[in-house]
Amino acid sequence: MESTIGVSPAMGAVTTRTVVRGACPHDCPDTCALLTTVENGVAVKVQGNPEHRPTDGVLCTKVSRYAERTHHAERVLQPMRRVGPKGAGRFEPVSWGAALDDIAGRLRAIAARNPEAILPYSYAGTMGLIQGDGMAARFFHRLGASLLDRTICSSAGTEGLNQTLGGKVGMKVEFFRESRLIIIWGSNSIGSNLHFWRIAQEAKRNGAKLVCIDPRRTETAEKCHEHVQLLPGTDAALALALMHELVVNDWLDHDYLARYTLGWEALRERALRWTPERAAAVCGIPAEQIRGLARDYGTTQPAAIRLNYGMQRVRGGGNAVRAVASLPALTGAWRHRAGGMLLSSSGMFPVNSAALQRPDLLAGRTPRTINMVTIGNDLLRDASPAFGPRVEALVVYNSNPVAVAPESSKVVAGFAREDLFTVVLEHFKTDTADYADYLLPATTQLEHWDVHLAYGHTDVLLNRPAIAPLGQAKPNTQVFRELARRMGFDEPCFADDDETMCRTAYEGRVEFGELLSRGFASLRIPDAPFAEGGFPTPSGRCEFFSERLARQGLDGLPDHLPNYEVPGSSAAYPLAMISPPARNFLNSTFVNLQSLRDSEGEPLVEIHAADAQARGIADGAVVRVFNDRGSYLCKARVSARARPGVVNGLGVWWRKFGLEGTNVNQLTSQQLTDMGRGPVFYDCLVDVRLA
Ligand SMILES: Nc1nc2c(c(=O)[nH]1)N[C@H]1C(S)=C(S)[C@@H](COP(=O)(O)OP(=O)(O)OC[C@H]3O[C@@H](n4cnc5c(=O)[nH]c(N)nc54)[C@H](O)[C@@H]3O)O[C@H]1N2
Ligand SMILES: Nc1nc2c(c(=O)[nH]1)N[C@H]1C(S)=C(S)[C@@H](COP(=O)(O)OP(=O)(O)OC[C@H]3O[C@@H](n4cnc5c(=O)[nH]c(N)nc54)[C@H](O)[C@@H]3O)O[C@H]1N2
Ligand code: SF4
Ligand SMILES: [Mo]
Repeated sequence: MESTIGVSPAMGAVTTRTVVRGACPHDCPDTCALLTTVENGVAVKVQGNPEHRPTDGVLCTKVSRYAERTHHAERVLQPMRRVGPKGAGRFEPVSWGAALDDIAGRLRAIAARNPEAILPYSYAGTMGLIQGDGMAARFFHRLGASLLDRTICSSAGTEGLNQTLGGKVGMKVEFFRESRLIIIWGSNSIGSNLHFWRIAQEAKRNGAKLVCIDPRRTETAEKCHEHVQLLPGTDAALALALMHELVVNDWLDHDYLARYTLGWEALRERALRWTPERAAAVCGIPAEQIRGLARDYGTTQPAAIRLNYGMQRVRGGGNAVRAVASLPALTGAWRHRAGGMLLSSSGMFPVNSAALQRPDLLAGRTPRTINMVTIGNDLLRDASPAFGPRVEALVVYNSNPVAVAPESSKVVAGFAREDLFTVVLEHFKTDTADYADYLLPATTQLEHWDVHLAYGHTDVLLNRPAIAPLGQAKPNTQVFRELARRMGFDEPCFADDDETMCRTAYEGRVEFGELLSRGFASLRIPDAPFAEGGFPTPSGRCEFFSERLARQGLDGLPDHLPNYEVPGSSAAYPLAMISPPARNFLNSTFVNLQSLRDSEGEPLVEIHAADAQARGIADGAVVRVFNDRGSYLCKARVSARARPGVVNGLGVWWRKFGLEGTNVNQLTSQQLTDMGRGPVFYDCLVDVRLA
């Protein structure tokens, strides 16, 4: 807390007003610095910190409502025990003591047979390093529970970057303002990376050209100079054809290629097989557009690519990221601080993960790993030598799997198992909370300590609690501390308080005093980190060819891998469906805020006029979207945002707000990406008919 202003009683009921520095907890590249105004213990306003350059005093609409979310009438504020059938969301209040005693007892009994029958399930409901997987990781490591492969968002792209650049590294976001050409690739920046968009706008005003590569005509695509509206899952083909053109026109930086890359000859040969005509047929766009884009990219310096995860949620997602991440090395774009590419900057943060998460508490045990993407299948699996024990207990925090995981019918069937013991730590009665045996009230970002990294800039942020926990809510850390004590885990690390853990996160690497006083601290990173190579790969070069992949028996070079469900390949399901995030929600968070729900409207599928007409579908009609995995009833929006052959099922709505109690994940599949074992949400064929 910093400024406490005594306000005279004459002015009204406000007697104290404080402004507290914090950090936005959400899974968003921007990681904004927050200023929360608190009056008499109530958070009344959350604003962007003007001193923090990336935030620049501006928040997105969603998080401007964070005080409303925190003080929401439907917050879960006391521990609850299920009384109705699973999924009904009927609970009775119970004391913390009774809830934690019973949970610890149940977990102890299961662990006595086999701790791997217990599974944590969490993702980035908060990106905080402490309330995320700090104390929770210590707890589950000490317990010897199954490990969770946290793949649901970015792991294909992560692996693609690892193989090519050596990690989640890239341009410093602030230098995009000096770029002459910006390619926004697989990203709806206005909706999901607002602060980058503001920088791109500055570049545009300075004369830069903006190009957007996206199957959907998003708000962002509309405002760029050019929109390349390719079919989903065809980005690698496009990138290879761009390379083709760079080669045949000799728009190459031969010196950069010779000094700082690996495998150029082999990549060159592969690229020469990808004529613009061949790629155009795969991508569903004109060959001339590919030639034009290649000319722009090959002849403009500095040129920058802002890639986002939207393009890697398909079978070939890892390869596609490898192909795109190779491009800047062909033209030597990395030589300029305003050139190169950025998908994620999170690999540049020197987090003391081992000290926070304490994998040493496994003490030599190597529990099995369960992929969060296939939770639907895995909850339904019996014990077997290959799989291990049946999952008997699930502890969910920072995630809403019933809404966000693919192939919901399986996920729901798994959560509905009578013999599954489910504990959910939450702010609200989400779709997942409805299946809990115990629903435990968690604090929000305004009520707890945390420390953050970012994936869209390079500042560390500290979050101080602005208000006391509401009702009986407890930070995730505190719940795991108290469970640890009941389980008899007496290692000193289970007594660390949250502030101590915040110090541990960057101990010896980032000045904690600076975090305490300013709320943020910038990492010291060179302006053009790869101007002279120095990539964090084994060779130190940009690895077009990856020995590591080749050794695994995989293709050492990036290639186009067609989708599992190739658009146009199925007579039964002629439409490809993507389901990108909604602007007014953050994945499935904020769906229960009336004001944001009103802005978003209702669950809908965008369909092109030609596809709608062929099916007799008028704008606003109720339609059934379906495939072999399931069906989803929603409204149709006949819209130029959809290209022919592709429908857009927006947002991750809570199932309970759907016309039939389902959402778009009723249709998505549990297949995995080529690398990183990630989900393929946007690799999905469907048909649509009038309901
Ligand atoms: N408002 C808002 N902001 C968010 C989120 C949110 O839900 N709402 N989600 C957050 C999360 S979890 C993440 S991971 C980040 C990043 O989130 P992303 O999922 O990358 O989100 P978007 O920036 O919307 O980018 C997705 C874009 O990719 C497009 N797309 C789909 N398939 C393809 C394809 O095959 N190729 C190409 N080129 N494009 C494709 C979609 O149409 C969409 O416009 O954003 C975060 N920010
Ligand atoms: N069809 C389709 N499905 C998708 C996507 C898509 O584009 N299309 N996007 C995917 C992506 S990129 C992602 S990242 C995943 C995201 O999936 P999730 O990580 O599950 O994200 P959310 O839906 O935001 O749910 C997070 C939950 O955590 C809770 N929470 C927040 N802070 C705290 C806290 O401090 N303590 C506790 N206990 N709880 C907290 C919130 O209330 C919220 O209910 O969804 C994926 N699912
Ligand atoms: S969701 Fe993103 S843009 Fe919105 S406040 Fe948080 S970090 Fe900033
Ligand atoms: Mo994500």
